[in-house]
Amino acid sequence: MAGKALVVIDVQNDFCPGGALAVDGGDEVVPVINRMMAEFDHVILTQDWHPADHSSFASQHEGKAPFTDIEMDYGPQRLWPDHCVQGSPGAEFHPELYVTSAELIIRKGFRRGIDSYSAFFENDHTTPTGLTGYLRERGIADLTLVGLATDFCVAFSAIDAVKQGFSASVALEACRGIDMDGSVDAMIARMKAAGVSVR
Ligand code: VGL
Ligand code: ZN
Repeated sequence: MAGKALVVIDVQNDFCPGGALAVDGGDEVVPVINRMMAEFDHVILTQDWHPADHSSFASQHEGKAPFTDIEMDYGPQRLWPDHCVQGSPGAEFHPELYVTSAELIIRKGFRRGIDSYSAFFENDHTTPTGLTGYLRERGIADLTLVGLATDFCVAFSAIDAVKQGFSASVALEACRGIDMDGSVDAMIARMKAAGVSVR
C-alpha cells in the first residue's frame, strides 16, 4: 500500500498575520498541521510562487483595486495584493511549519500570465502542475488537504483531486479562509457536491 498523503497548501508568511494577503488566524493552523504530519505516510507541500509582475496582482492592472475581478482569456480572475513573490520572505513557509518531513514541494503560479489556485491545474483548468503524475506514479491515492486558504487554494485543490480520481478529504480545523461574501461556506458546499469529504 502506498499509503495516505497530507497535502499542505500554501502555509506561507504572506497568508499569515502580518503578511501581504493575511488570512485571519492563518498561523493557527501551523501547530495543528505539524501534529497531523505524524499520522501520514507522505507529506506534500505547495508553495504559491509568483513572479514580481504576476498578472493576478492588482498592481499590474492600471486603475484596478485588489479584491476586484477581471476577465482573463482563461476566464474570471480575482486581483490580489502583491504576495508570495518568488524569493521574498513572504513566499517562505511559516517558520514554525515542520517542512523537514515533506517529500515534495510543488510550486504554482510561477507563470506571469496565469494564476494557479489548485495544486493540480492552473486557473485555465487544463495546464497541469505535474502533481497528478507524481501521485499516480507513486501509487498514492488517498489525500487529506489542509492549509490556506480554505475558500481558494485548498478548495480548488480538493475539487481537482476528486476530478483526478483521488480520494480527498479536507480537515477544516487545519484550514483558514479569506472569506469574502460568504466564500468559505460557498466553497465548502462546492467541495461537498464534488465528492470531497469535508470534516
Ligand atoms: C491563494 C489567493 C491568491 C491561496 C493564493 O493560497 O488560497 N489565494 N493566491
Ligand atoms: Zn497567489
